[in-house]
Amino acid sequence: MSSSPSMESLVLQLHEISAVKFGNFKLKSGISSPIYIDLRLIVSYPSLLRQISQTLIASIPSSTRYDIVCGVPYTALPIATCVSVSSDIPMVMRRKEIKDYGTSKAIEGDFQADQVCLIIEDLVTSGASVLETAAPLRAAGLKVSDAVVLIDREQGGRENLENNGIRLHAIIRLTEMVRILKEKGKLEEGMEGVVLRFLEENRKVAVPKVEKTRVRSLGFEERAKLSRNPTGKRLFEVMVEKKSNLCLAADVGTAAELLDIAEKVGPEICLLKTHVDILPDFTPDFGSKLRSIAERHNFLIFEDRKFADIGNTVTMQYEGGIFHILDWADITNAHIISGPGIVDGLKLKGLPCGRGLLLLAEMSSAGNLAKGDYTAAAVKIAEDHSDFVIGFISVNPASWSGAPVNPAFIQATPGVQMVTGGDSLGQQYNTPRSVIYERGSDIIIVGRGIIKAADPAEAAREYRVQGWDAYLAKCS
Ligand code: 5BU
Repeated sequence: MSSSPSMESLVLQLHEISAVKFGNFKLKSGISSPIYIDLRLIVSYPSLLRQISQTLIASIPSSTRYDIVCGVPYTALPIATCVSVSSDIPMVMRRKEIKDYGTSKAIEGDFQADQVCLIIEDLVTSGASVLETAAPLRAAGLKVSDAVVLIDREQGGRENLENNGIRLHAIIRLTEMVRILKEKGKLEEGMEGVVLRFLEENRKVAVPKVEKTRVRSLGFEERAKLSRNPTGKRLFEVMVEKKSNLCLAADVGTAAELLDIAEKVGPEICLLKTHVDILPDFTPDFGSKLRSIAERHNFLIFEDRKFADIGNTVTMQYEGGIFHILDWADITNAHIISGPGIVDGLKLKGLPCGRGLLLLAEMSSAGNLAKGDYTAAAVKIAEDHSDFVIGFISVNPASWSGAPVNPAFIQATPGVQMVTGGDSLGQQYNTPRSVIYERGSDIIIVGRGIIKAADPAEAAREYRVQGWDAYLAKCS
């Protein structure tokens, strides 16, 4: 296989400046390597730096879309800067010294959630450095799906990155580099064989495990700014204003009781969840009565309608019928069983009114089918409609595989009581701390734990304090 003249020239220049050396080197990992690559030197050679950045840009397939670039600190920072300047694409910088990314300052620069960021790297071995940079970018709401690298050491980086949703575009593979240097007479006799054998024996370098608990969560104030939906933004703001991530599931017997409990528990909650179709005394003025209580106590209203039909039908169910949900519920929710058309249908009516939608990504009841690929499909649909979808009904979002979920999305979890357990019909309960701190949710949805308590207002206060403390612990 022959290489292009520009690639050969690059390899020869890297060898010339001793950025690539052969011998016996002790690597950081402790193993001895016959090849050592140090690309920090390239900043001293402007024309080589220019050549590298231009080759990097040219190597990205035209089908790859990106809005901004980010270099992996530190060696790739000057390369990314050159790419940014010469192709007029904005850049962001990741702060290396911040170990956790609890503040927006982990990423410097102006950007918007949902923009696509291309990662630029000088050398990939296991892919760990690229992943360390991708994590805070994703936590800040950016999408990361591609990384471009000058040299791929072919030691498992490509596969490790692929497993984390990142495609690797490499300009030079190490074996190819060695072959070029051999052909050009730059290697001592036998060195090619030594290097190739070393690579063969060290094909798979594992990515060191990133400790999940060390990752500080972004605060609700920051996340409010990332939400693209006015109701999603408002919900985050109410949570901060009231120090409450408690949603009351107001499953009482009558509309009169519901309005009564809303009044009593109102000061403690950020959200009140209804099942309006269980109220025998529902009247058309129910919505306006509930809204006036919600305004007084500063909470939002969530009708847990669980729409599940085709797009055209749900538009009618949402605004029409007896309940006119669209008129009074800030938020409703939907199954994704019927496909993304259901979101298109609800959005058609809801978005012009500033409403928001939660998608059912998981359920709390035993034996339910919302898991794995189904949950992943809900996330994909949400991403495609992040102007209307504000988040998910979930049970254990911390366990979801794949890329971290955009922090603009709110996670709300039912099946919460002070002690774990369940009811006789399949409901399963986790504690507020477990739901928020361990399972990575944002809002606890509590029904019978409050409604059936001797003093619902007092019980709600207790749930609010526990839920909020768990949130604070997660952010600290
Ligand atoms: P509970 O009394 O705290 O068990 O009430 C839970 C509420 O959350 C109730 O209104 C359910 O309809 C709702 N819920 C749930 O329990 N599990 C789910 O997966 C979903 C909703 Br979605």
